[in-house]
Amino acid sequence: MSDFVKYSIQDRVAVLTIDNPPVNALAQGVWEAVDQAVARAGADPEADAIVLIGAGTTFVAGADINVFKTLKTREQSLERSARTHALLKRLEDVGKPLVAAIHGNALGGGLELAQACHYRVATADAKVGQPEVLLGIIPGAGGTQRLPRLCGAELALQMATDGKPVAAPKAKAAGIIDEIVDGDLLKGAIAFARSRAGDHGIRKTREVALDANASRAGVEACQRLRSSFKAPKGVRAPFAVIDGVEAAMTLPFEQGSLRERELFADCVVSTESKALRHLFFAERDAAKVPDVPKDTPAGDIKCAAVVGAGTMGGGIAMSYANAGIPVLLKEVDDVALQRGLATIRKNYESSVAKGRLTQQAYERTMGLITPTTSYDGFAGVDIVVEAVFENMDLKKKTFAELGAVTRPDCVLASNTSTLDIDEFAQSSGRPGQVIGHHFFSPANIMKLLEIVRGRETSKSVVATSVKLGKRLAKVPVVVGNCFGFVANRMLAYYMREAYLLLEEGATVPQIDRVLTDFGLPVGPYGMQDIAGIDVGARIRQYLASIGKTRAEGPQSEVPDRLFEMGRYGQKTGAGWYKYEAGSRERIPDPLIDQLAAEAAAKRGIARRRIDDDEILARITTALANEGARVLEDGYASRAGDIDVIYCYGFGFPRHRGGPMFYAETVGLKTVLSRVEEYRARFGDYWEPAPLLERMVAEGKGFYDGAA
Ligand code: T1G
Repeated sequence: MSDFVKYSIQDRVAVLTIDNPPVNALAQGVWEAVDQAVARAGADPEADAIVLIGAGTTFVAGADINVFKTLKTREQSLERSARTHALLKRLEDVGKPLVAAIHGNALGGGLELAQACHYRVATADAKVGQPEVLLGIIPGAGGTQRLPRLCGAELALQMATDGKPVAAPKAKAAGIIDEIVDGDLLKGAIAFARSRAGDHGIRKTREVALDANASRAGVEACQRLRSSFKAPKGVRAPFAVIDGVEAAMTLPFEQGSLRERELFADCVVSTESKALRHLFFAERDAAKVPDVPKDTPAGDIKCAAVVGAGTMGGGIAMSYANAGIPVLLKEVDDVALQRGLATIRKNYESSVAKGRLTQQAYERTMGLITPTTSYDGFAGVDIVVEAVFENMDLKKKTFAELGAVTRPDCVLASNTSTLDIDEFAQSSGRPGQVIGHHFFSPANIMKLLEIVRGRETSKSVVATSVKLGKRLAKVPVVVGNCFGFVANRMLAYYMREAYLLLEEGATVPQIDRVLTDFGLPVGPYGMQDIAGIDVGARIRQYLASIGKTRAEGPQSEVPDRLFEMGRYGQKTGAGWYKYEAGSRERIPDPLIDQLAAEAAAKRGIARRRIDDDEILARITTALANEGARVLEDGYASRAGDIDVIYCYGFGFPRHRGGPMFYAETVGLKTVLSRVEEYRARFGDYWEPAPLLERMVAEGKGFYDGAA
């Protein structure tokens, strides 16, 4: 008997415990071990019934995602799924009641395994789900056929197209779970299994017949969802789910299962799935900092303080309060403080109004935010996040004050998005405690936390920050301290190309459409109108004052002309687009084309018609080339970190895997030849990153451990 499944007999019930830490993933050998154990129990005269349970904190979190890398062709996938389907039928055909006992998570193949059992019992806090679509695949172990037979097409469609887990009580109400067990799960499951022992205890999900009304309603639900489901261009998996469930409504189980296998095979070899699986692991790897060992002491943050109650400071304070951490919110005076508090209240009240937050929860969370205009109480906090105006002198003054009013072991974090951490860290008198915590706007919503490590930041402060990032429900990524860190450093090249393409003849709506068609939620110009054209202009002014620019190459004058005109974007009713009062609808403005033509004339540029492909190629190539430079300079540990930053920070389409992964799908050879082509056409500022040249020369990629 394999170690993956422990076998015991308790009260004439065979207890099969799946044990593959940390999440009992159905890796190679685990499926087979379950198969053998169930067969053994079926033949065991000592057992009248069988319970399948997970060791540790969870039932089964699905198939082992690593396995899919081995499926290079549809045929390989079809062969593998056929084996899994046959295995699940064998489980279903064991001649004794088979009960799945669920705690923690039953996700993907884990829930499908449970669906092939005759009964499912669970603890009240357990969760069940079909998250495969988040990996660009579909339930491939019978879930599109068995789940609708248990809970109907509507819920099955919802679960398998949004990928969100469902709590056990709701799953019970829907017919997925048969009983909620209070107290000891195993004891309850054994009692349940014994109560089903005997002839009439077997209930095969695949034999649940759907009556004509249910099938018709199911087909209509599929058609409705197919026509209404919103997904970025190039995303296929949710629609494959709908096709699979529709097959369950219209075909006998065997044919429906074959249809599922075919749909799964199409998905698993797709770039969409490879990209999403890459991000699954990249997100988890991003929290592992190469030179900060797992056992590095990480402080526990019990209370915090935020300095500055502006848009970012207010959102950061909300993130702490939402995580249940009491937070002081300091402003220079009461007027500014009340303004900040009013914005926070407005945000919470809109969540209450949308039913996303109860009034009680709002009051409780708001109660965790203590407004102040002094440093009283700062001596007792574990971390301070500074979110004052982006000005070096002000940062230095603030960190000097913080160094004086906080405990020596207090973490001193800055939300700066561009300024040199090392420069103002000195002012605190303890640069080892200083670190960048770069939140993205709106800070209470955006999941990315760019953690910027200074020259003297201690490993323990890095470890504390990563742990805290997860606690704030953020995706923490640790980067080095260069100008713009990773996110904004690369963004400068993205924007440079957007500006130059405009001067050369493309239009603002065209450029934005190309990027939104590619899958971004908003294009570069729409994004700037949200973030504020003034923010970028002030950074350019600061850089000019220290003799720097954000990106090599020609600097377009158009954004600065808009700034001089007071056109900051949505907040001033006009920016790259015009906006009607109270509306966020983007209205193209011919003035922009006029400004672009004037700028082009000044630079002696002959304007031309630019096609969509060139726009996408230049912008994504600029990102990848600068990303390669960031890796080479050591400001990011892995290409995957950059992908996570762009997907969570700027909404880079996840089904493209991030800018570095996308470059790999385009082909690094093609990316390099594009850089060289642009260099010849536009100038030496298009210099290929040495790492990119080396990768191409050596036939390597960003992910094979080379970078
Ligand atoms: N396969 C391989 N490794 C997995 C895994 C999986 N399914 N799930 C988790 N891990 C690893 C993860 O990489 C990390 O490793 C460690 O476990 C802890 O995870 C046939 C085709 C269960 C909610 O999509 O959502 O079934 O970084 O850090 O925050 O139809 O893990 O420590 O080395 O995320 O407590 C469907 C994926 C698969 C669920 C726990 N299942 N997992 O979250 O821990 S496809 C999923 C999760 C499938 C069938 C199809 C979460 C979790 P390391 P963690 P966590």
